[in-house]
Amino acid sequence: MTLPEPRGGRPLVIGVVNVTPDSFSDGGAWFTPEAALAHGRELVAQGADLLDVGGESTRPGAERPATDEELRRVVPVVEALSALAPVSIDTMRAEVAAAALDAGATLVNDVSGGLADPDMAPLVAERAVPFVAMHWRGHSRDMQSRADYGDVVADVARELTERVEALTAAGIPAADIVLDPGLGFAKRAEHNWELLRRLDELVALGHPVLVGSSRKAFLGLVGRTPETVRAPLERDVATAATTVHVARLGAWGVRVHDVASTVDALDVVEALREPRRGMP
Ligand code: PMM
Repeated sequence: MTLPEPRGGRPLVIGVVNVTPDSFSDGGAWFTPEAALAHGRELVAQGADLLDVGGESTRPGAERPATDEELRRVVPVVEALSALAPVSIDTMRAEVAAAALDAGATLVNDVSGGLADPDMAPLVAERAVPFVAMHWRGHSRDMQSRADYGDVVADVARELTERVEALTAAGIPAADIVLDPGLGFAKRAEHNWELLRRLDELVALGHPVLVGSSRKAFLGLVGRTPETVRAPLERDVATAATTVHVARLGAWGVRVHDVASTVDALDVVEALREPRRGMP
């Protein structure tokens, strides 16, 4: 499948369907196939262009599920949701990606950018599907100890470029590779802000750029003290503000939990782009 294209410069809205008991913002909410299917249907009705199905929580400190368990979580959901919308599979395991592609997924979203499983890049090359390579420095259990950067944007750009080189060497066409700065993955709040501020430098690498800021901890803290931090479900307005920003800097897509507020925010960006009537 070819990479979905944003229409009129408007980023694609990728709705999150986490089939996990423990994701930080919606863990447990859509854990049964029926609940996940109902949620996916709602996200499509709200305007999601794609649905991203994942069966492994990557919140800081999380332990990994066994492969069998991850397969059990995602395959029935991918199968059901692919009838409604294009589905991406959020996994670091080639075996899970293969089963999800067989079940109807058309894009692979790997938060490790192919680093966690040496079989991932060859599989994606063979299946000829688009691949999201996120910036990653290690599994969630201890990733925050790797949040060590000189210039975070330059370091992330360099490490993503190295990923592109390895992935294209494995046979994935460069045009099929989407890059993602990996907000919150081995990053402290100041790193996430700097990556958002200078997202144009990542867009300049020449690949579509996906941004996943939705409900992340740094948005809970902004303007607050540790005592008054926003809970994950209270972060959708802050998420929408980042969506407006990255849309203006040329993001290809945004991965979000709340599709309705994201679509509203993007409608505003689009309205502001229209030329002023009556003006020279
Ligand atoms: N974040 C999470 C999971 N998958 N995939 C991409 N490409 N980018 C992200 O930022 C990203 C991701 C963690 O968030 P969740 O637990 O709410 O799904």
